[in-house]
Amino acid sequence: MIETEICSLLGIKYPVLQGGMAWIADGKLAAAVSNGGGFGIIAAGNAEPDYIREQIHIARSLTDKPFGLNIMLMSPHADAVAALAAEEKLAAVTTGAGNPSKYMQMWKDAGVKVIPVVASVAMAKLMTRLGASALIAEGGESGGHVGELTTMVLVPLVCDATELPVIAAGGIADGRAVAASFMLGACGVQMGTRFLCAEECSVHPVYKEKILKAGDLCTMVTGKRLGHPVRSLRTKFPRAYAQLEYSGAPDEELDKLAGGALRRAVVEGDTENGCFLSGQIAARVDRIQPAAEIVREVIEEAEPVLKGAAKWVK
Ligand code: TUI
Repeated sequence: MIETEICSLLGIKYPVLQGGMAWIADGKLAAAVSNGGGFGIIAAGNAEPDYIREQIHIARSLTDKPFGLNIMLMSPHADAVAALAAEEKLAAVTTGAGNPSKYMQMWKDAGVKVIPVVASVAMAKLMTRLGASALIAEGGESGGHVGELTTMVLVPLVCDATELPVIAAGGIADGRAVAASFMLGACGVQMGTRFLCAEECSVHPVYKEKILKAGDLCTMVTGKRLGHPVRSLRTKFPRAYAQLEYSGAPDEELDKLAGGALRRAVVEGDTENGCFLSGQIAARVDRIQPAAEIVREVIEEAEPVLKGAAKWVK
């Protein structure tokens, strides 16, 4: 049994959060994770508020356990989705890809716990000062929009910069990585890539197949030149994008190429023009299984690893 501050903070059995994967993490997946004792999260991505509201209601119809909403701060709908989270009085919001300062008071007034993803010590300190309930320290091993630092470096730095509970993310898909996260000072984990292969995850079967087959060098980062680096599987699309990026193509051409690429991967399984966001840890994801089993398995695996760590101390 592993029980931490994150369990009492969020009212969950296991300190495992499901990452807010744009286009992927819907009400059905979030409810399955929450029903399994973890913390399910609906991803707002770039979606319209009406779609998000619908997903919140779907999740509520499937679980009576708490779940959250991830707000992607670069979305053109971020303001409206932020207001929706307060209106719906969600248990918690997580934020990504930016600075959520301007929404924090509104969420706190509505009783919504705020758990921002931070990719730097400065952001960790700012979010602590503004009243976040916990922080997610996400290393650049993760899929999607990535920061500069690795999980191994970022998590201890963030833990030392805050009194808040810290959740580790990026490169975590099994019990060993959960145990390692605790060793780094975290008291919870967030996983995205592993939940892509949950039975209840509705991505196209081709997407799941690609994650299952991925090896150690199967991801790459594109988009650094435009200032939003993104990690995805090394398929035709990101390779072509990288070539254009380094050959000096205009920003507008790159933006045009990227538009819709994630949707093409998630909805159509389009291996030619889709962008399959994935963390490096896809190399260790090799089974499709129920979300609840994933949550329980990683914690059950972590227990003997943590207990066994004492063997090194003489
Ligand atoms: O947000 C993510 N991952 C994402 S967002 C996303 S949406 C998308 N992206 C590309 C194509 C299609 C859809 C996909 N993946 N992770 C959380 C995260 N946040 N990682 C890094 C950060 C971050 C970076 C800078 C957080 C704060 C920050 O602050 C900058 C500032 O404003 O000072």
